[in-house]
Amino acid sequence: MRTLVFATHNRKKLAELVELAGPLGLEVVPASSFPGLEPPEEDGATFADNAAKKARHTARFTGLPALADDSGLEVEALQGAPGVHSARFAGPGARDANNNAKLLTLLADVPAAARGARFVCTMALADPAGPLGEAVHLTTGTCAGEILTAPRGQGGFGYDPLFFVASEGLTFAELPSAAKHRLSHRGHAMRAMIAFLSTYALS
Ligand code: ITT
Repeated sequence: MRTLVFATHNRKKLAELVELAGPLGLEVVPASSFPGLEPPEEDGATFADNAAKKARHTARFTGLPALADDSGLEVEALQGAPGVHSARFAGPGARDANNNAKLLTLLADVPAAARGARFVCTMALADPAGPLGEAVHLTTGTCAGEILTAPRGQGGFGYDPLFFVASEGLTFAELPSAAKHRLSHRGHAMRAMIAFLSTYALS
């Protein structure tokens, strides 16, 4: 069985990736299985830059093919912020609750009709010993929603309790995980990556 390393240090993101990758039929190994593998600095201007950096860094360290996910929330009233800075929106070491509190503060005066947002996920596959060589394969998924004025729900992670999906009448944190996977930026990006991997000979 082929092995693929998931280049993430975010436990809840990892859990979603593992569920979504079920159809791949690959042995999936988390980055935490490799002592000394530290995350690289995420200083890219785009999700693609950061995803490619994480995937390449992990593949180089482990000698195995690696899949990275760079994702975040783009809020219309904030001109696309927090975007690539979503994980540390409230500053270095910020936790989900700090980031959500900052978002609510910044949107305090924004009316319901102007609270549109979308999640974006770009995945990068690096496989330097395989046909990709120095290239990475990128896929992207998005999901549109609205930012509520108070959190709702206990599931998911990150901004999920504030992210309302009108078609479901629920936030990502209220949806069962299978429904989040069907709708989410990460679900769309992973299904596109699975389609690519179905035609690709991983090293
Ligand atoms: P890795 O880089 O190690 O994968 P990270 O948490 O730093 O972990 P990112 O740089 O991709 O990951 O930042 C993603 C942030 O965007 C994440 O920490 C959340 O704040 C937010 N985010 C991404 N996907 C999300 C989702 O499905 N639900 C809620 N928030 C999400």
